[in-house]
Amino acid sequence: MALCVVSYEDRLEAMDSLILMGESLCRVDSSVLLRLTVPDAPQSVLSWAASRPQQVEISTARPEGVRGWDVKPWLLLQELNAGRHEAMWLDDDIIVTGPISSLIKTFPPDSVIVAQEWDTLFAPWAPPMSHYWGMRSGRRMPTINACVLRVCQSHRPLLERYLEMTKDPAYREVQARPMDQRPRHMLGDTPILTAALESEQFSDMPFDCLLFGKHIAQCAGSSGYPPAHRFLDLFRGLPPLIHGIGRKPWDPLQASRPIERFMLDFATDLSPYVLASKKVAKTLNLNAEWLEPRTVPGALLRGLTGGHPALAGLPLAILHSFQSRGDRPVDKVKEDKAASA
Ligand SMILES: [Mn+2]
Repeated sequence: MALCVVSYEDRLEAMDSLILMGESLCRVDSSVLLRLTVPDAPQSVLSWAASRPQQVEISTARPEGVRGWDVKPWLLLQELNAGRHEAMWLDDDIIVTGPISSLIKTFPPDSVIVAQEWDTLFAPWAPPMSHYWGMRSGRRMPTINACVLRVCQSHRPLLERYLEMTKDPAYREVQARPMDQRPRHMLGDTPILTAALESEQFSDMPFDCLLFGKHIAQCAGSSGYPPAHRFLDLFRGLPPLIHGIGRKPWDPLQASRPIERFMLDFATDLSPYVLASKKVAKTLNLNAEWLEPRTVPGALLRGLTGGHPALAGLPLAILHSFQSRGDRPVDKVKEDKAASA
């Protein structure tokens, strides 16, 4: 049976990324059914979905009582309520380069599957979070990223609790604030899921992580896809999932100093997520400004490497790894984490 993958988008500026995720997924994995919920779907999204009638279903219905990323447990419950054995959420700022249905089959069938977070090498364990929600802690959780979330029928109580937490008035109030003003346990929906899985109630529920590096490149600026992984991937191929976390390449830059602006533009030019997106876009004749180089050195490195998602940014990743070695200010980690979604 096809693996049902769900995703959602309600930001007009992110519609190209939704198309690119869907196209990349369908192209490498014929064993998935992609069910998209896009309340304000523009014609471009509707036309693309219509071009993949065997694999893509699109709904423009607006989910009731949930917004933004909080739609995740709601959509997954819908699929389980409809009788599906399993369902999987996928963020739409991801490019898929390998069949994920077969990758998922390598994990135990009754495990919740999420992804390791980009800073898992520096901070393998998440701070305790369940007590913030009045729940007793039952186990220690690693740092995870809920950009991928595979669940099955036995996980319904977890999803119901997760959904209930997204409706908590205090959480909703915090979500209206800018990222840098949110407490860590309420940065977004990943800490909620972490708190629920950590709690005594769900501490027996098995979970597994897609591995940082082997299964997923977590592209947070120049970190999140370290030089060693990039080298290895030249031989073993790109990881099946390339996730563009942090600042989105289609969002306007906030930097005020010219050098800061240049460095951010340069890093964006070489972002594995942007480069992988560009390759998919080319086959669709999809033109978007955010895929184009913004700096001369960025354009040069793209040209020299054929725009290879791992290789083009390798020099910058090496520089970054030396620069950040042994010097990771807590605030920076918090700030980068805040930008992850
Ligand atoms: Mn994401």
